[in-house]
Amino acid sequence: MEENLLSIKNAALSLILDAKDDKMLEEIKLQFLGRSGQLTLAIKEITKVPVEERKEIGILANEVKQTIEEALNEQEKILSKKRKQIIFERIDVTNPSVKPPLGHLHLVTQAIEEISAIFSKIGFERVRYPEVEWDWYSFGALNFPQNHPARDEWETFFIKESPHEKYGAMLLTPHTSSGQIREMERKKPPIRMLNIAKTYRRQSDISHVPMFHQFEGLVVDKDIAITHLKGTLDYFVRSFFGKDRKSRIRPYHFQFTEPSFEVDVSCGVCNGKGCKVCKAGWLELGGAGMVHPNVLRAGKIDPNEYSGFAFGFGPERCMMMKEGLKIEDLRILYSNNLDFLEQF
Ligand code: FA5
Repeated sequence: MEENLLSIKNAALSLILDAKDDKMLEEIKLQFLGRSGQLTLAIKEITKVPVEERKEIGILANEVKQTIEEALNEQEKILSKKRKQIIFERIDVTNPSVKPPLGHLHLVTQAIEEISAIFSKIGFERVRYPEVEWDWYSFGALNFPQNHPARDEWETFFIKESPHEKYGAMLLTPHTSSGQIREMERKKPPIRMLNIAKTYRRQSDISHVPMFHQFEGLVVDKDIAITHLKGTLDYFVRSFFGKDRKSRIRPYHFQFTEPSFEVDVSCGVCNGKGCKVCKAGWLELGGAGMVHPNVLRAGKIDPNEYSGFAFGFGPERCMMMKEGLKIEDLRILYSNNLDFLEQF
């Protein structure tokens, strides 16, 4: 009897381990534990065992039944886990695919691309001149006197390098106007340059960042006049900000242009009437002017034969003005804050 019970247990366990699905498990259950299952019948036989052995055989029979039931439960769990994995791993080719997260260009880069496209339509050639520059290109050739405050360490980042014997100190260019002389050295007029580059100043507050961008336009040719400058500014303002926007020039002072102007764009919020965003109907874009004769001379161009105009604006500011964004702190543009950047 004991042997019979043990062989029933072994047979049941080996079948259970080989079972591939719930149906097979159900059949095994019936085969051993069903009404006329092998174990059920064997248990019925216990009454025939001599009384003194009956208790022990009864305990063994219970153990065998319990072992078989536990093995059935365990195998059921294993099969159900496998089933879930298969469902999970199955690829349904008819399902719409999961799109991988896509990034996009930084909003300043977007503005730069748009500005380049606008100027290329009227023949401006995009260039990019060094960010690490000599004093000569950033200041000297641009008519800055030796004691001009822009040359002060509090304004400009200087690089710890021995000065160039001809070009002076090495620095991070504080404006893209340094590209004017480099362009005049590269080619003779007619010149239509758009220099877009990074620029650096020792400034950091809510409306200034130490690293920002500028785009510099330079046109040098025969008989270039202020009207050409004004026409170009109007064209840019209409193309970038919208067809109803206007530009305005106001007298100002730069070392490298004469006359010099500050350029404003009419406010898109109030249409030039005056509001909280703009104060008097205008927003400031940047600087411009007619190229100073000394600058043309420094670029080896005869000011009696040629004249030119130049302008320099910040794409960061243009982009903010275009979107009507009231960014409370300009530094957020460069803080890699995805919550902010993903909105654009
Ligand atoms: C200039 O830098 C002149 N080189 C522009 C120029 C070019 C005048 C050609 C005449 C002819 P300004 O310092 O005003 O000018 O700077 C121009 C623009 O750069 C500003 O209007 C502003 O948009 C941007 N800018 C200047 N400093 C910062 C800064 N720290 N952070 C962000 N943007 C700045």
